Amino acid sequence: MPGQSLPGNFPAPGQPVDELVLAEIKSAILVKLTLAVGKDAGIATTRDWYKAAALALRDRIVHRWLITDKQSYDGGRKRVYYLSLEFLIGRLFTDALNNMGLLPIFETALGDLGVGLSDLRKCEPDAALGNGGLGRLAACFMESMATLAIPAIGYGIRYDFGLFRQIIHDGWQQEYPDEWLSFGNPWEFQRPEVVYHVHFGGGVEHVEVKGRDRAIWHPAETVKAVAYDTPIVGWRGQHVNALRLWSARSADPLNLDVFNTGDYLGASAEEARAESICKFLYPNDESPAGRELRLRQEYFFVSASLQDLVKRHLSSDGQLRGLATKAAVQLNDTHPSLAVAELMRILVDLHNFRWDEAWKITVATLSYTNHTLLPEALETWPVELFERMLPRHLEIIYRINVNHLALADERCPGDDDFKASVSLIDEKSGRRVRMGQLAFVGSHRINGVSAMHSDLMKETVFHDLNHLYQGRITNKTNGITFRRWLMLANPKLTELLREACGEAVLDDPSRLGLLEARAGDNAFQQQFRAVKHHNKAALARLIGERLNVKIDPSALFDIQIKRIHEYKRQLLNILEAVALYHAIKDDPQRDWVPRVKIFAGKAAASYRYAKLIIKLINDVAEVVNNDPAIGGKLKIVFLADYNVSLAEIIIPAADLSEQISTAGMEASGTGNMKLALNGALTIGTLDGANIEIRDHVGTENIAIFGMEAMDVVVRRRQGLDATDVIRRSPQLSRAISAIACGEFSPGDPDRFESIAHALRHHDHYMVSADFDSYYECQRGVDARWQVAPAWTRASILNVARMPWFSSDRTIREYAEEIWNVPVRGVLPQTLQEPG
Ligand code: T68
Repeated sequence: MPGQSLPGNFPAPGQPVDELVLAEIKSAILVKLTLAVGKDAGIATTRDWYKAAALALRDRIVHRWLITDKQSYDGGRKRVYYLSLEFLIGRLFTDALNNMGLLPIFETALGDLGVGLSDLRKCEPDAALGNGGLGRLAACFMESMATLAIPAIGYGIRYDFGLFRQIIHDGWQQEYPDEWLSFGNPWEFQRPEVVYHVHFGGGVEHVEVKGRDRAIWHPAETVKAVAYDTPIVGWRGQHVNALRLWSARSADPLNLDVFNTGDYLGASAEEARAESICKFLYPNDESPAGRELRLRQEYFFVSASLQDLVKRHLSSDGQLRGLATKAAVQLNDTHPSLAVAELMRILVDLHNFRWDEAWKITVATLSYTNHTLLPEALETWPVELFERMLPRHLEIIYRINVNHLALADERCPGDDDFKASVSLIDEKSGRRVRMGQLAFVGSHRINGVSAMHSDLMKETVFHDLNHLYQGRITNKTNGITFRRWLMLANPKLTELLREACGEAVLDDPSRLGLLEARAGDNAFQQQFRAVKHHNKAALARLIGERLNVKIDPSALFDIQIKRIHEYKRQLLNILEAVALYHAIKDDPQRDWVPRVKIFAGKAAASYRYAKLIIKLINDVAEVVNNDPAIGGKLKIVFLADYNVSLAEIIIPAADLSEQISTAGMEASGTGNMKLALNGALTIGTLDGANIEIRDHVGTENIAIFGMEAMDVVVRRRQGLDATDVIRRSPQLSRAISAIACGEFSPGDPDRFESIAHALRHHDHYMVSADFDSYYECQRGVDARWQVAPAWTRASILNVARMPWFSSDRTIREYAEEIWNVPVRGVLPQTLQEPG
């Protein structure tokens, strides 16, 4: 029915705002400003207005929250518990407004009150409780679970400091604390009544009760976990779930005896020790932290979350036998692997279950997602540390291992190598508990995050476990929420898509397929290009303001945004930039395609080589951007402090998406999906989800280069030195020499010697080996760019063919194939057909 208003106050385009609702919202904001913020409109700062507006919005969300929660509770519905040490959320204000269908009306209300919504938006700090892809995936999943009306709770830690703030000083990365909570957080509800005790250390006593061994853990230390809930509202505001983050408190905050002796610091020592657990997020992506505090964080949040979900289950079901029919617990990577041992402890030690029955319940309840195959990133902990910190859990792990190894012996009798490889304890490098193996054995499903990654799991790290537990490994290719990564990030494109595909495209992304018919249409192409140009002009302005570098929005915007890591090969990209720079200088009259190479990303503070790569990018940028001979044909920029909000500005402005990891090393990637959805063409290797992106967009609409995963394995086995490859490539040898001899670091010519050495000799990441193929591929991209209609057509087809990469699809697969929970289908059918 044309013009019909949609659930959740969704105005159809052109529909006038409802004056009554408008008045109500204005008054709600003013009431919050006065009574919750304590300010008068005359003296309120933009931040005060933001707080007032966020609180007014939160009220509306809370009503829905209470209703949906009661409905799923009354209906006895199965619930999903998503355990993740990371949730990389970004800002929530416009996200929640958009999902509630209240964006236009709040914008008008705020305008009437004399404040701009876009200024308000910027007052909200990013919630950066994650490092990168893994944490952002958890945030997208939370939104999709709410959208699909799956009753779910996300469990994690409320870090006082999120991922560090990155400042680039003289080209070097510096890290500063992320004080995201310093002005308060209007989204969360502290729940002082929801408190659990989490224990550490001490010893275990075994007693015999009615002929059965009974373990009693006498811990040495107790920490309290206090809940903070943030409502996560799904698309069209129909369903709201909670993100429950735990904060640590001391069970004994002030030792008065010590205090009375005058030792004021010593009196609160226990408090400081307890609170250190939620002080900061470990900034290491793709590598485990390896520190005691990290293991304390892992157990702290696992224990609090399991106690919480067990209590919830008991209050409705009365007993734990049927836990798996009412609860699905998803472990996001191995960081929550302790859930296997903790759930067994709860069932056996606290609820008197027999071991075998407890084990069945545990395995049926848990499932585990693996996000990396990098050997250095697989989490293990010294047995000695476990013994000291979690003595009962170590006993439980040993017993799980005994049964598990008995099964291994049955399957492969006498094969000690097989047993050693599947064992939960690594005996080779000191005795260590293997968290991946623990999660695998204790889960009924283990999934990889792209088709290729899941296959490689079976062939590599989990080869033997896969043999032992056949059928457990499955694939769930990642996805992204289109609400944030299309509607919010790219409102201009969304408007065009609504016109072209109809309003229903907002609910059903498969309607993007209707663009196929328009991809070659000249008038539509012009509109599409105008949108891209608008987004590029906005990014060019930001680059001008932040870096004082002048960018031409009509140049090709070539984007690589992600954590800085050797396997992601920012080095390959900057080497290509150096080679291109040389080529332009050699032949300045050629019709070079003007290009802007944009980098952004953080390096782990302890990852010296990655930090050196950032310096190299900045040093090359300094020379290239200031070389008059280049005449603006090549610009290089490194944008500092990459986060979700910056991604929302960069992605809609991208023409080219760099997805150039060494084949076999990027589990999936999700930035690749965000960029393609916004019309960027991908230049990439056959790695992770790039392969599935190629399958969807078509080989002619993506630029693939380089070695494949098998080639990489073979080449590494041969142990080839890169010297020969470099000798055969004049461009590469010149680029490496330029870096090695100080062309970009004249004041410190040896600065990049280690990089040159690695490229010439080890080349573990195949940067030298893939260089020529990449350079050629980039020149092919240049040629395509010069034929604007063909480029635009490919860009439109990328958008049209991305619907499958919606996280709604991914979550539906988890729900149906792993969690066994029902999902709601495509939303309202009352929408208008395309005009
Ligand atoms: C990423 N992993 C994968 N890890 O690299 C990426 N690791 O391919 C994939 O798309 C994404 O997960 C989602 O599946 C990470 O982001 C971490 O951040 C991490 C953090 C701590 C310890 C280890």
